[in-house]
Amino acid sequence: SSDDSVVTLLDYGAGNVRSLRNAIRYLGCSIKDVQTPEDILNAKRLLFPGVGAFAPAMEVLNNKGLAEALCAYIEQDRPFLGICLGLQLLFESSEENGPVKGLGLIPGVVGRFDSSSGCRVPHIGWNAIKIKKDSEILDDIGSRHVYFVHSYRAIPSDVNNEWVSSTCNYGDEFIASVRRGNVHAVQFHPEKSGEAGLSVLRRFLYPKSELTKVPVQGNASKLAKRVIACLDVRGNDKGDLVVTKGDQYDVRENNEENEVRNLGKPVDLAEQYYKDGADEVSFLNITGFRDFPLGDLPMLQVLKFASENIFVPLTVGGGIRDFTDENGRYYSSLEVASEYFRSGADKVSIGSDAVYAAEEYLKTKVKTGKSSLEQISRIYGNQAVVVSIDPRRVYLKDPDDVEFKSVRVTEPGPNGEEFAWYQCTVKGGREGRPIGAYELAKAVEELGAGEILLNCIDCDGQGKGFDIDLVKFIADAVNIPVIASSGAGSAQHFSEVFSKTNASAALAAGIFHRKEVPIQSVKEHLLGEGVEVRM
Ligand code: 1PR
Repeated sequence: SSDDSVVTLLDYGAGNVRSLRNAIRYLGCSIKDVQTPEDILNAKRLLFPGVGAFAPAMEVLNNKGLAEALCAYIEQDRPFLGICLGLQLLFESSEENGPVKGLGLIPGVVGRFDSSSGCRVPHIGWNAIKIKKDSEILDDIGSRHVYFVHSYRAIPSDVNNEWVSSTCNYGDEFIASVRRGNVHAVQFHPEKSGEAGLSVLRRFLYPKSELTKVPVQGNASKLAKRVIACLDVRGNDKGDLVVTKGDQYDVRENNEENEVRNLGKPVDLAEQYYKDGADEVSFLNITGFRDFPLGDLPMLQVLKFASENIFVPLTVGGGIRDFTDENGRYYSSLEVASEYFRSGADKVSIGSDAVYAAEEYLKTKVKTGKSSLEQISRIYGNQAVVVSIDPRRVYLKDPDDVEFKSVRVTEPGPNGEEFAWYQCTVKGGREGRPIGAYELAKAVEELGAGEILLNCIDCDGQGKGFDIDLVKFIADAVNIPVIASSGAGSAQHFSEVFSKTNASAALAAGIFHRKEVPIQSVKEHLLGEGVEVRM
């Protein structure tokens, strides 16, 4: 009956659940939102995507009387699926800004990943999981990878053993999913885990359907290295939004007309990359620094359409800063980011504004909490905030020639210089700033960035490989994941960056747009080299 295709969604408004809504609709269900505790008690099937931090989530649940209804619903063994924080909240308590009491349905405490074990926190990316007991909704996963993004986790132990249906390893063994009767919860994001994730949702939404059951033998894997497709987007001279691609950030054709290089339509290309196996797709609104993104509704449209059919993480950057429009209306950077999230972004990426914030922080040594970076990461969590660094290499004869940390370069500079520092830029590389990539990376990590997108203007579009010196320099300096970007020209360049540096992901644009090297062959090459990847 049509009633069976309605799923009740508990969205307490703390963040972005658009991706999950899109996935549910994609699978043919409609959504009823929980407004009151009765809506929970009347639900046929309840989805609980936890977003934000543990303490504020519990506060909302308690204040609205939802916590009690949730406990009753689960105690009655009715169909339930918690996701991410929606799993963690079922436990007794969490150490996140706490201890804070949880719903107390599962024995155990949720704690932070131990970064001293050599793992970068947040845990972002794809792992295969180890099935511990028949869990039905996980039946189609097998050895496929699923997408995690979190800094806290619950640990399996004797007290919660009866609940644990799968585990994963990151530093320690942690709980990847729980199951008791009709009650399920997963730490990973099925709505962002490609086809494997959609299979989990499908099995939850349509439990009685006759789907073939695949025997599950999967073992927990190492965190996979991610391959990311990046789309630099801007309006062309006719006003259409196009995917463009620069040569050292110059996106105009080298001819008389000098028009903006046009490599295709943003939504079509993004969907293609998803189908081709991209682990993530990034959109950079490259003229966002001068055109206000909320005036740039086409960009928001692009995100809305793309997120309806793409079930891996989407990042969007460009123009995230405070802004006053010509009518004197003020928009905070948080509003800009919120609009991006509402339109389907899972993460936002901040470029120029993070440089200013880091400069200020290094000068004053005070975290004001007012920068866009700090505000967005406080509200949406640091895993949702990427800082994009756009550095340019500056060769040095003597490292003492500058106050910024430099590296010894593998290839000497044009005048035999053996050192270089990497000067940060703003406004799409147009303006150099008095801060190095190393100093910036350290500062933004402290200010709440969850990940670094490390470009290199010198290498951009050159196809000669990533700047290994730079990637190694920055990936060793911080404890958050670093995405290597700029310069990929072959599948070998990906294995090189993963074997020589601690980068967590590698991003490319030109080779994918020009169809020179398909994503799939990059993955196959990495697999052949023994690198853990999601196939
Ligand atoms: O400063 O917060 O408005 O953010 C602007 C964003 O736009 C930044 O992330 C900045 O990197 C990006 N951006 C600005 N101008 C350009 C340009 O190209 N003129 N794109 C630009 C930078 C960088 C890459 C590129 C890789 C891989 N694009 O992400 O995709 O270099 O390319 P390749 O594989 O072809 O070598 P704000």
